[in-house]
Amino acid sequence: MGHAHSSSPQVILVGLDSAGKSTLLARLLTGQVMDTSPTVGFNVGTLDLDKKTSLTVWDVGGQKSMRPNWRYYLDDCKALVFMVDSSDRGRMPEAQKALKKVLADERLRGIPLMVLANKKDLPDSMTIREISNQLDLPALSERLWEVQACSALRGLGLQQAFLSVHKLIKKS
Ligand code: G3D
Repeated sequence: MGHAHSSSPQVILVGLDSAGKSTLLARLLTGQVMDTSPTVGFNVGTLDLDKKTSLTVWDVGGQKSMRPNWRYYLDDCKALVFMVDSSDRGRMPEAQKALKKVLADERLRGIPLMVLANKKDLPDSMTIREISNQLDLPALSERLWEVQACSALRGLGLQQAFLSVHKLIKKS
């Protein structure tokens, strides 16, 4: 895996471990869900979302939040997708901190944010409003943002989410 080709607009997908990023990537790659595990999963990966857009993925939070190769991707980043496990209330403060840290990067100034509220298929998952508040999204200024519920496992809400990402890119 090399770094991003400079002419392709980047969509960057980040989130805490176990948010569901590998599951999403596997679904995008094959149209169906494959088994994922932390070791064989796509800890970092890049794929072409369509002819014009590529998607780069990595874990944030904990020790992994300062990967030296980030800068290659951040330079061309047109939208940030942040994935959360909407059934895991306990890790929302950690997710909020990780998101804040990513958004603090100068190179991401003003770029739109799509929050994927994943695992909506699970009972008692958080509402979009709850997730917005937990992530402190209403406090964001000078940045378009949106929250989309989805299930990477079941393939629900994903098409809508990436359509919205394209719209946000156009608007910004
Ligand atoms: P990560 O790549 O962000 O670390 P993974 O996360 O894709 O490895 O997913 C972590 C776990 O959450 C996996 O379960 C995966 O199957 C599950 N998961 C991902 N998306 C969904 C979803 O939409 N709904 C539900 N119910 N589960 C999901 P395991 O058991 O393999 O750890």
